[in-house]
Amino acid sequence: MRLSRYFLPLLRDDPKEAEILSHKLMLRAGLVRQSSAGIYSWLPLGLRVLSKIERIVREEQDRAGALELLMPTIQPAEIWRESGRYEVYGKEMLRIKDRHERDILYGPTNEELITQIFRDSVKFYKELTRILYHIQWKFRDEIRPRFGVMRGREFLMKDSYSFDLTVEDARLSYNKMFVSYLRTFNRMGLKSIPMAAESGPIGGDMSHEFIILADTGESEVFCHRDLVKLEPPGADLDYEGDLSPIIRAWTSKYAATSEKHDAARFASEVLENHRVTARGIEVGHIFFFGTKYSEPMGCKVQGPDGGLVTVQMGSYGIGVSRLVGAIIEASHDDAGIIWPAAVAPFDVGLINVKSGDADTDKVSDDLYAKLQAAGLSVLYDDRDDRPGAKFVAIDLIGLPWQLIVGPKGIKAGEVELKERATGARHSLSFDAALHRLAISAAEPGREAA
Ligand code: 5CA
Repeated sequence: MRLSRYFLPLLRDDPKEAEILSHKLMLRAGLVRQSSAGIYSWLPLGLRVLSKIERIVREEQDRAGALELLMPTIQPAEIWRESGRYEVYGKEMLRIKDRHERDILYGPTNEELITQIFRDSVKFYKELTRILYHIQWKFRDEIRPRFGVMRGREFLMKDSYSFDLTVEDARLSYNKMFVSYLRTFNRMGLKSIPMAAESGPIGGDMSHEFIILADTGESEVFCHRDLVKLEPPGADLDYEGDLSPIIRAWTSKYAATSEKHDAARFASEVLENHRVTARGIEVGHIFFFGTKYSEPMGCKVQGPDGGLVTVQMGSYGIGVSRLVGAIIEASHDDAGIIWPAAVAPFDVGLINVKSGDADTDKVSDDLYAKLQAAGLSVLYDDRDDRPGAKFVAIDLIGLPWQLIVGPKGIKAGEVELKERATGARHSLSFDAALHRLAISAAEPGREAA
């Protein structure tokens, strides 16, 4: 993409409405614009990141055996009356009347709708287990939307729902999602820690939040230091195999959010120098709630002995749009964002230091074509601007690699390759630079791991 033809409105100064770094950087780097409180438009660069995150989430859900569908954002009030949640959900739910005075709502979550779909479609126990998911916008009229996309009113969520015949089977579904979340966040360059959590308005008695440690996180969390170092499962994971050793490794040591925290237990179970008390960002939340929705909504299947059995359910959320902010909180420096390669909006920023100069134009155009032919996505700064401004802009938007083409280098047959994360710079021949970047394109983690 040539920057001269792109839409990348950068801001030089920190916008005053932004409190935390990720929000400031998302506005400054032209990723989003606020439309009204807690509601954002995604500009082209931000949308590329959001799509990459979605893709990783989708790949890991599919790998775990979940099936994608798409439910609408607008739901009828009746199904929420059936579950008993219409009244209790409170002011966070955006309630609307259509032209026929019927009560509809903008979905804050989808337990009711998916239960209705499943109830009306599945009649026999042999059609279980099923895990269904979608990636869809939600609306919650949060009392205090803040921190940009981290606590929005409209936000993108991946929500999965599991349907099982027995509690034991439902626990296996829960475990599959648990393990797939460890992999999902890891692929985005994030270290997530599952923590025992309250289930709130979703309900149920087993629940884990997946937390990214960050000073600006909204939750206070407590855990054993070993969990911070624990390695998530690799790509060879067999979801049909026994996942219990992985679950045990991640749940046998103390980890709790503030609502579930038990100070006496923390003190007795964890040695003082192993105690981590920190702030964190909740990027995922999983729930087992058994028959909380299937019972009142009559979601039953014929069991093996012919009798009707109420289905056991769980739900599993990931904050897809929140993740964009969380990744920036975890990966930035004074100059701007540092995207992990797997979610970077482009792989390479190509900088023509002297646009309009016949030699730098020729070499830059040529490298631009060759990089794309090698399968890399490139943002090519071909604008007529000061080199200093170009360097500031490319650092701010945080692409993993910068390839800098200047008149002096060209005379020596060289370009400069800069790695954004480390700041390391290397002068290389044109071919060597291309070769180095082509290797990075093939590195694991960039595509489906
Ligand atoms: N139905 C369940 C699971 S599918 C559910 O709604 N869970 S939740 O309420 O915990 O939300 C799932 C995830 O969405 C959270 O872990 C969080 O990452 C994200 N999320 C929740 N509220 C917001 C918000 N206001 N802004 C941005 N992301 C949010």
